[in-house]
Amino acid sequence: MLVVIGLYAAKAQKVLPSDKLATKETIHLYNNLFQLQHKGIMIGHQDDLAYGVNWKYETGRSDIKDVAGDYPAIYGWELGGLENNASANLDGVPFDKMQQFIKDAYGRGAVITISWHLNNPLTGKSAWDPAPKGSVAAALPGGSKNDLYKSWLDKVAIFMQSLTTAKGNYIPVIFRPFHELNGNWFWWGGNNCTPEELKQLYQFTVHYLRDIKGLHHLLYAYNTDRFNSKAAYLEKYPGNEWVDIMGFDIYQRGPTAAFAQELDTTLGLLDAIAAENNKIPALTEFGYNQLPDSTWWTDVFYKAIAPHNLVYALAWRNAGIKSKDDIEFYVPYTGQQSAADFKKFCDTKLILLEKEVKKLNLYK
Ligand code: BMA
Repeated sequence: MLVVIGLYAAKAQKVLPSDKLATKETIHLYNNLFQLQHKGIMIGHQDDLAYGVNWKYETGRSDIKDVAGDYPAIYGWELGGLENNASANLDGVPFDKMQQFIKDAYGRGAVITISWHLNNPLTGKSAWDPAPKGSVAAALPGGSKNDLYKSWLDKVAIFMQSLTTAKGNYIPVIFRPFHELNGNWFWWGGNNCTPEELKQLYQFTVHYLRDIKGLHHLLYAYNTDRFNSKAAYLEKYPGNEWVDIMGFDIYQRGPTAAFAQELDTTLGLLDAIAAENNKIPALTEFGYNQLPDSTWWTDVFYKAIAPHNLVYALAWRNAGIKSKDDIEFYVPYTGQQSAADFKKFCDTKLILLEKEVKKLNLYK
């Protein structure tokens, strides 16, 4: 009996986000996501409401809904381009449409996460411009581009503040800046800066948005690419007072057996790291481009994720045909060979789509 009470008490215990002034809705979301561990995994999708394979901006449409009968439980959106006052992001999604999609999804009880492929502040080129080293140092206080970087954060703050509920409260957002930070492809990643520089950039960014701009509806996701040890994962970790969610991104690009094994092993490492730091584990991006395996969802993906603690898995965008030789999609569309299996995957008790999370009342 005592044990039962003890377990119940442990589960009901409130966990708090890193922001001591987080809004009520943000605290509820954080706590509810924390408690979701072992009970459900929310399936998400980048740009889900904006376009899919062979369609763009059709009101109410979603490739996930077309195939599985319901919207994703978590929506990914992307701010790249906002820093340059563009009206649409780097993938062509207009920011005003994005704001409305976010409000609509919140209204239906779903969760929002936002990434930012921001340009290299030193060279003015894209996020994928790692040269020259020193870009991170330039963005830091005392660096030649700190004022520029702060002006970009001001624009991010304005966007985040535009996300309000019908009652005028802010919509909580899981912000995941500097994603895939252990890879060499982004200017903030891998060898392009020292671990100390990245930690400082992360801390400065949170400090500026939270303490200077006064945003208290953000949860911060620390986000590497694939990794193979706790030490590697934590090499650039800015510290528990700056982070709420711990995640990584992974894509299948080779043989299935090796991928399944790697996903399972890496999620196991993440379980342990997140538990030790009292953070929420998540698969912040995943995908198998073009889904050439008709039973991938139940045979491979479900089996790999089901034993773990992650609370959400975000599939990357269904860009569709980008050029003659470049097609990109990570969830099936009607008629795609893995569509029936995806529905079967979504119908399991563990996997959650939007209607199921609405019942969980994540913001209350
Ligand atoms: C990449 C691809 C690109 C896209 C970028 C930022 O993985 O999907 O087409 O521009 O993400 O969203």
